[in-house]
Amino acid sequence: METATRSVYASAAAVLVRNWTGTSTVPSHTLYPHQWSWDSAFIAIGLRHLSVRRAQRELESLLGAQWGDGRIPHIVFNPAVPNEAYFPSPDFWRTTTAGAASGAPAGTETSGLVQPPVHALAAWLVHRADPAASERRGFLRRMYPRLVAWHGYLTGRRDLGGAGLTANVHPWEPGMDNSPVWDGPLSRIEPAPAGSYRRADLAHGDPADRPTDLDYGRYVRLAADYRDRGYADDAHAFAVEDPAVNALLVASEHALAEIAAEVGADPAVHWERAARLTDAMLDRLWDARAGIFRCRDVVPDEQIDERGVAGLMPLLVPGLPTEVVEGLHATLTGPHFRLGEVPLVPSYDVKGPAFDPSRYWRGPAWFNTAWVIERGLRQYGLLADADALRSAIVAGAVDSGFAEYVDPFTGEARGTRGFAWTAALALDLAVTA
Ligand code: 9WN
Repeated sequence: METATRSVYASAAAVLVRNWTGTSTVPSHTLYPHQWSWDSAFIAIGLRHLSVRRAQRELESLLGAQWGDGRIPHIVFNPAVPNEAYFPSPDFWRTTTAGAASGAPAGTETSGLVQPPVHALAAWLVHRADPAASERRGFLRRMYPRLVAWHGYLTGRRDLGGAGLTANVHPWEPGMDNSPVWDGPLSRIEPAPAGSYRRADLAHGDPADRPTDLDYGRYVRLAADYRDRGYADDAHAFAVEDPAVNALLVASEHALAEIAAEVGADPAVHWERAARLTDAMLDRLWDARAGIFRCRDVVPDEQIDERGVAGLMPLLVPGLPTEVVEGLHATLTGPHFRLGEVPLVPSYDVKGPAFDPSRYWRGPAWFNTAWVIERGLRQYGLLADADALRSAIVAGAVDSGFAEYVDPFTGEARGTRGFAWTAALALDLAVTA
C-alpha cells in the first residue's frame, strides 16, 4: 500500500472502529446512535477491507431484524441507548406491538419504514473480498433467502403504482429526507401538531441545515398514520417511485443473480426481474428531454418536475441504452450539477428554485451518492470523470474530517463529523484504486 493510501486507510479505519458497537456500526454516536439500513450496507462495503468478519456481521445484524413480510427496517434500535437520544424513538414506532400483524420481530424494536436496497450488492462485494472465508461461514447461503424476501417485499407489496417499480411511502425511505423533490407530494399532508413530539436532531445539528418544523411535522404525521394502520401497505397518502431506489434495486438484483449462482439457486429469475425493472424505469421515470430520471408521484400518477441527484444514480444500472447514458452524462457535467467544476455532486439542481447550499438534501453533496455515480461512470467507460470523482471523494472525505455532507461549492464540512459511510466509502475507493 502506498503511503497516501495508508494514511486514508488509517484515518477512515479509526472512524469505523470508533463507531462500531460490537455487532454493527452507528452512522454517528451523537446524531444517529442506532443502526440504519442503507448506512450499514455502505459501511459493510468499506468494512470488508478492514475485517471481512465485521462486514458480514454488519449485514447479518441488520437482516436479523427483518420482518416476516420481508421488509428490512430502516432503523434497528439499540436498547442500551436512551429514548431521548433520537426521535422518533422505539416508543413512537412501537413495532413489536403495532407491527405484529406485518411480521415485525417480537424481541427487537425497529422502525416500520425501509431504506434503499443496497444490501444484496453489499453482500456480494463482502463475499468477493474473501470468498473462501465467506464459503466457510455459509455467509451467502444464509443471506440469500433473506435478500430474496426483501426484494419480494419491495416489488410485491410496495409496487404501489402497479407497473413493477418499488414505491416509497415516506421521505425518510429514499434516504434523501428533505429533498425538494418531495415538496409537492408532501404539501398534501397535514403536519402533526408542533407540541405533540420533540425533535432530537436540533440538539446536534444547526437548525439552518436541518429540515424545517413544518416538514418535520409532516414526517411525523406520515409515520404515525402508517403505524396506526399496523404498517399495512394500503391507502398511502404519500407514494413515490424514486429513480435511485429503483436503480439500487436493479444493481442489487444483478448481485442477487451472482449470489444465486454461487449458492446453487437459479440466477435467471433475478436477471429477468432486473430487466423488467430497468424497462419500467425507462418507461415511467426517464425524461429524455431533460436528460435525467425523474421521481414519479404515484398518487396523481405523474413525474415530478424537479432534478435531484437521485435522477443521475441510474448510471449504476447495467445495460442502459447509449442515448440514456449520454443524456445522464451531459446532465451531470452540465449547468445543473457541474461535475468537474464543483467538488462531488450536489444533491439537488444548483439552478433549481429550491436550491440551498446548506440545508439537508437541498443542495449539499453527500459521499454515498457520489460513490454510486463514480461506479456508474466507470461501468460505462467514462474513466476520466470516474477517476476525478474518485480522487475528489477520497480527498474530500479526509479533508472534511469524514463529514456527513459538504458544501457543494467549497467542499466545506457540514453536518456531523466522523460519519461512518463517508469513512467506509472513502476507504473502499482508496484501496480499490
Ligand atoms: C432519518 C442515518 C440517516 C441516513 C439518511 C439521512 C438521515 C435520518 C434523519 O440519517 O436520515 O432516517 O434523522 O434525518 O437522511 O440518508 O440514512 O445516517
